[in-house]
Amino acid sequence: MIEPAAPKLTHNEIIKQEIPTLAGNIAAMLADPAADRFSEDDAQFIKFHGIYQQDDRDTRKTAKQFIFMVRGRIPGGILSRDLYLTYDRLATQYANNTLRITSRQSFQFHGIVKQGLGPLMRGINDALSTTLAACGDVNRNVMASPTPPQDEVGVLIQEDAKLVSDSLLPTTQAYHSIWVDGVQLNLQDEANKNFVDPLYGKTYLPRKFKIAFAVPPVNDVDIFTNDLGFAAIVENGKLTGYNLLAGGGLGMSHGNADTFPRVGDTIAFITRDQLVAAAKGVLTIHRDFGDRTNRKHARLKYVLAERGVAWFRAELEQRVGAKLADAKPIHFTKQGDVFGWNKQSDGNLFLGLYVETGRIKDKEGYRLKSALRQIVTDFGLEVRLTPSQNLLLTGIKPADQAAITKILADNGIPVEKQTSALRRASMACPAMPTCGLALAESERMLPGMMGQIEQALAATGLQDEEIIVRSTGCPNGCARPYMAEIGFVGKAPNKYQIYLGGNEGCTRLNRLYKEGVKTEEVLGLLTPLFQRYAAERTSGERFGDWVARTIWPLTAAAN
Ligand code: SRM
Ligand code: SF4
Repeated sequence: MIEPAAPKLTHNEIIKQEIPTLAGNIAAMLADPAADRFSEDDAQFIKFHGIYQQDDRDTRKTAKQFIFMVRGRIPGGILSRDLYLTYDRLATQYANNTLRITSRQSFQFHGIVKQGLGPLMRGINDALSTTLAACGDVNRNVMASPTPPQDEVGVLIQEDAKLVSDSLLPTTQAYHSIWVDGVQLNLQDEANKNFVDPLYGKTYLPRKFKIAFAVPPVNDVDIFTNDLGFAAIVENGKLTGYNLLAGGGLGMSHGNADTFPRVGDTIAFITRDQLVAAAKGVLTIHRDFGDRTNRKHARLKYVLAERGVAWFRAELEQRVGAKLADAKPIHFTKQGDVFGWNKQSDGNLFLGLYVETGRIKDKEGYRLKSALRQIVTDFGLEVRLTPSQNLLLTGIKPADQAAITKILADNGIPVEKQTSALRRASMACPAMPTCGLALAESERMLPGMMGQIEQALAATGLQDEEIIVRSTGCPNGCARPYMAEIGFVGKAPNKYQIYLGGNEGCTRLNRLYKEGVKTEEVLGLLTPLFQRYAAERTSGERFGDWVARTIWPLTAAAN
């Protein structure tokens, strides 16, 4: 009998195996004044360095203009004064003069041209920060609740997030060599010639890997959408450990039922001293069991879906070298950020600011980028990026409150009533014109769409209602639309799949409600739903819960 041929490894696996230092020919391209783009293989390697090669899709029809996106690695979203000012300066000098807060508490620069890439990368490293492993088949930016801690627990969680982030960094010297020393990695050096990363091996992970830390009952990091989640267990005011969650992830492809969003499973309880071993254990389960023959099936969520929780727990226990305790009871009831002026436990204040679609920029009558630069410069405070693409200014002395409020007001930014409850709970991915995978608009579409939804809500007397609305330009799920109460997912230019029924704690996936809806049809589609919701809701019932209670049973019956 002829044995069936083993499935072929993907091209990404082959190039990682050939060049495990991830150096590629990146330095040569940078040094060549005639080159405006990286080769296809190098375009994969630069992702591990935190860089994406893109082209401006608004001008693609006339001429393909290569630009670069750079993503920072900012564990827990915390930036010191100097680091914030570095990002601000580099965005002005080398990018498109905006900073994009990402849905994982980092910053992205967009629109960098090749000549600016080297100086921008050096600028970040000079500020003692990095972009290493912000993208690529590695552990990405680790998320942690950004709200300034009211007690010791919050501080410890931020420390644990940083510890895990640092423990899972790749160790290749190529990043430092190319971006800091400005030279190709020396392959004559024995260590580089035979380089194998001690944790990632020669071929790194089959796909990206994501970690988040949350403190129940607040799920501001969307913990269930991560490959690995740590939910804090606080007993008698002390952080005793974490419930470990694994196997969440959202990316899918339209029309391919083998790909799907998935919420993570609760696996076990771990103590704090097991944290790094457990993180490495889960990461190496992905490394060893993830699918390297099909990148659409390569996330850890498919390992969990196919092998189950019992298998996963036994495998993890072996890697941690201990029997793990059962998870403790926890409950997530809400997501979202804190806005306006708030007190910290140390007597200082923090200020939560809404940032529309996460884009820090100056525009007519609303100069957010300039205002933030002035405030951070003058008052020496810390900046924290939230997982919902907003921003906190923390460690503010009460005496500075009035002056900061004035600078914001002078630049057109209100502190009270910053925007509607609806807009505050919204997110959009960048999509056009930078994202090469976008099928439809998202960041440029959502503000207008929110106007329509506000209109529909106002017509039914629900204008103050908070509904979590998220939009993406394709089904990859970068703004986590499948957890929203209303999710827009781009299918084609001006055509969206509409998903309904997520909940406030972001513990439940929503479901597809209507396909291929045009933006101009949304008002007509949502108004009758809002009318029914206003009439039928039980006391305090949110829109997503009403949908799950009344609409889902009908759609299930129809199928
Ligand atoms: Fe994402 C790919 C932007 C969070 C799932 N994501 C991309 C790329 C790099 C497009 C590409 O591969 O060429 C996008 C760059 C667009 C641009 O022009 O900036 C992109 N993703 C983003 C950001 C900036 C969206 C945002 O609105 O903030 C987020 C950056 C986070 C960060 O700082 O690290 C971002 N991406 C997410 C999330 C949400 C999360 O992690 O909490 C998801 C869903 C969760 C998950 O991973 O399952 C997500 N991005 C994807 C996927 C689908 C992965 C999959 O398993 O199928 C892709 C496509 C891919 O990897 O091939 C993708
Ligand atoms: Fe691009 Fe799709 Fe992610 Fe939006 S969801 S940034 S369109 S990959």
